[in-house]
Amino acid sequence: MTDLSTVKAALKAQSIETPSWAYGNSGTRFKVFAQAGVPRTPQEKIDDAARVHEFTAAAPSVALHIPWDRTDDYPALAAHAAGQGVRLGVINSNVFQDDDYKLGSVTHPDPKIRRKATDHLLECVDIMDATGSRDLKLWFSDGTNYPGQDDIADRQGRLGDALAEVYERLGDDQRMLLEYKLFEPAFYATDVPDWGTAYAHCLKLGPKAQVVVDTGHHAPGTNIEFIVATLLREGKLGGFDFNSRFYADDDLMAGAADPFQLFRIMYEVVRGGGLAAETGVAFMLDQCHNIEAKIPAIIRSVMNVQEATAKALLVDPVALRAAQQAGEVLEANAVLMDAYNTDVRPLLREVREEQGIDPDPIAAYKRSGWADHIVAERVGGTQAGWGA
Ligand code: PSV
Ligand code: MN
Ligand code: MN
Repeated sequence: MTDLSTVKAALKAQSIETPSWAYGNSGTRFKVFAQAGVPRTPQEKIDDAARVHEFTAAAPSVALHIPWDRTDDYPALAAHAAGQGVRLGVINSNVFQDDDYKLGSVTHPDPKIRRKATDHLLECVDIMDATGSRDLKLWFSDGTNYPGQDDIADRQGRLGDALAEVYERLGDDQRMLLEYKLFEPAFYATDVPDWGTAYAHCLKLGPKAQVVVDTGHHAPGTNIEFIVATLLREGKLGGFDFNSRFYADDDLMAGAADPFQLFRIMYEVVRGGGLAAETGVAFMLDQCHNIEAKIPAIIRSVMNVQEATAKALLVDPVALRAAQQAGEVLEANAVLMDAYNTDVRPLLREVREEQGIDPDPIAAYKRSGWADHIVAERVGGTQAGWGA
């Protein structure tokens, strides 16, 4: 039997970081549907992130994206966040939006372009020093569209050189999280397409380099929880970018498309001890909201991650191990399914009451009047950065 007080304690300790870019307008390749009241500045994105934390008590940090959140005073931005009851989290670099990066950034055949890209990554570490952020998240759009376009192996070498230079610049308590993605915008050979490539680079770099698993970045049918279990065993799971996908990198709300997959992932996290702060596994959201209201959608994602975590914590490890050892295939599967099929919403309501917040975060947000406030106050919201 699982001890409910331990489950509750683990749920109260879990933090889910929200991304600044999820609060701004974003769209598809075809259209951005602008919403009234979206943030115009990094400060306003932080204010919205603070509302998510206020109503969930589970989202105490917000990830920044440079240059979308560039400012000339990062300590002031950190102070603004603290004033709102949140802190600045991971710094996301951006070496994919300049014309210079048409053929790649750190893997570009031209050393001048590689220098520019690496300098941006180094600047992001300077920003981490100023914000007090622990992690630098690296996602590279680098790749090629056609066989023969560039030398695949040489590009790996260029990538390795840039990563090594940035790794050397990291402080003792700082980390780099290398994110992989199967395809898009490169359609033939992406330079960091999978966890194996990311893992190989991180292993070579050292303990401060870790792999980040974005749940939308795999081929359909990939067993993501297997990747999670493996990285965790190897001490190389830096964290997650949670989102849902039906087809490719859809960036929908976490837990919306396949809550069972999210549960299976969280089960491997729990099983591998990844909820413990010492492991450094960062739980982040990476999503874009094109048609739905942003703040309640982000609250929903936080709640979905919490529900998957609660179910994972309810798996009875003793019963599971006994069934596995006895070769009881159906029993073992039933132990997992019993936990998955448990309605954990009452438990999470209790957890929230014990934390002194409303048991229904979305209803509390709606009652708060924040949505009307931002529509009245903020005129001329900006795009998140995608397509900007
Ligand atoms: C692009 O696919 C992406 O969604 C990556 O997942 C990054 O984490 C995110 O953008 C922010 O750069
Ligand atoms: Mn991501
Ligand atoms: Mn993505």
